[in-house]
Amino acid sequence: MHPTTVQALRRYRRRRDPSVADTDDMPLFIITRGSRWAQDPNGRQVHRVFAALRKAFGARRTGYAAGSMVPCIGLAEYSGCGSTNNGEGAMKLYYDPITVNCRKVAAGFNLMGVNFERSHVDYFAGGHKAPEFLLINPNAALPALVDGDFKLWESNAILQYVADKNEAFTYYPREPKVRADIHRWQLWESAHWFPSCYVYLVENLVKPMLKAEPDHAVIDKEAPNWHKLANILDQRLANQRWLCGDNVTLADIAVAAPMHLHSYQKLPLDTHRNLRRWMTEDIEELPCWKATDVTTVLGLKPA
Ligand SMILES: N[C@@H](CCC(=O)N[C@@H](CS)C(=O)NCC(=O)O)C(=O)O
Repeated sequence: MHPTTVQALRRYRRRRDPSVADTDDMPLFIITRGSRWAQDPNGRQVHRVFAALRKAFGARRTGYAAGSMVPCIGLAEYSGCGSTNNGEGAMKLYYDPITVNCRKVAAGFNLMGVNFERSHVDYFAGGHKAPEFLLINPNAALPALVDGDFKLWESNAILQYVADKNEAFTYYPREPKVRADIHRWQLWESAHWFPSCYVYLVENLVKPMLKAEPDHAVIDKEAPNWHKLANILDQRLANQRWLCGDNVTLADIAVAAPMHLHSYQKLPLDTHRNLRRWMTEDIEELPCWKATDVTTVLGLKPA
């Protein structure tokens, strides 16, 4: 699906009912009893809508809600988020969904309702070091985006570009101060938060998966820095639900990604109540987060 299709569907949905917030879980179409759509639920108009949705989302994603005469087709149900390239000129994301920065981008794309083509690069097999991938990202790191002749790496830059391109201003507002705030958290995440959380990821998850012992001395050494950073987030989240105000933005997705397996990473969240609340009650309840969960892929048991 061409990315603009989702935007067009969302705009159309809002025209039909401006009271509906333009959020990720906004139903694209709600055909209610008494509306001209529901008067003839099998009529041409409904079929035309479903045909458009089938084209946009794939046949399995359209239909009436179970047991209801109210067909609700929402982006939240659209967890595939463009699992195939069904439109000309779709962006291609080179990624391995199990990695932190790839999950970040996948969740962000899902949040924004952006369609993309996927190219799986096997991280554990070293696919990101293959010569053909180095032509896309000379850093030998995932993810990378190719949009026509434009190649882009750095997960946060990818999110910003795709948000602008798709006018996803709900999640990436244009007001200069809000933008600067989002950029600040994304830069902070990349420079400080990701490297610190990564220590826990490697020692407590990756090493045991590879049948190696965690080095507790390495974690003990990182712990003061991690708590210092976690405290900054905790204070920020003391009086607000999301990092940059009342709405979820790219900043939340970026900062959550390095913690995405926090119970397996054994991140010591207990002393950071606001941070824990944000992660477990807000981030992890987002449909985009659930749709990009990798615990099953990794074969992880409940921690
Ligand atoms: N700052 C970069 C970091 C990219 C990065 O380090 N990606 C990891 C996966 S999360 C990777 O591919 N590392 C290469 C390696 O481990 O050899 C971004 O945000 O995209």
